[in-house]
Amino acid sequence: MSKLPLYVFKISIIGQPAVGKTSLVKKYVTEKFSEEYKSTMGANIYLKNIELKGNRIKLTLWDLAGDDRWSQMQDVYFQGAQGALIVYDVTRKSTYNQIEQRWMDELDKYVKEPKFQTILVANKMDLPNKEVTKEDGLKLQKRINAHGFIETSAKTGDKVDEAFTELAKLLITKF
Ligand code: G3D
Ligand code: MG
Repeated sequence: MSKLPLYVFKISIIGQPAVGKTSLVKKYVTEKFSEEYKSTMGANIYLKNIELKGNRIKLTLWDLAGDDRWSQMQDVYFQGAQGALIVYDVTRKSTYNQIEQRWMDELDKYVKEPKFQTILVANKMDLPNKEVTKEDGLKLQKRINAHGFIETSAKTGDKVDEAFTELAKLLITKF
């Protein structure tokens, strides 16, 4: 048994349908559990144990199973969460716009944790037909006060670990 301190964090993955939320989580995790949540709550929960700066960290990653149940489960989805990855698809500007038009309101409404940490994730960087630039991403990060910004590809795996690790690092310094 390791004597290192153990942190347990809940991270919610948010963003429009098909931006790559599930792909990002699946690329990152080692183990999935609570399959039954899918039917009851509209979320899949994934688990990842990591070691960071001498700390053992258990991340529970909440991924929306579908958009249809969302209006019934916002409370549960954010309840007890310390952080979120806010994801858009660089090939669809509408998914970028929806972060301010939709997702920030959801966070304002349902997140009770004052130290809540967020990372803005620009996904599908491997694709050539981009509608959103890095500069757009950095501007949005500023406007929404996200604590980090990262460009990923869930397809190639580029920067996927870094997105989760960056959030985990923020969480151990804040909680
Ligand atoms: P969601 O969970 O946000 O709804 P998914 O999104 O993870 O289900 O991904 C939606 C589609 O985008 C999937 O395509 C998936 O393979 C693709 N995708 C996700 N991330 C990336 C990426 O970084 N690059 C590329 N090129 N594609 C990505 P399908 O065709 O399986 O529906
Ligand atoms: Mg999904």
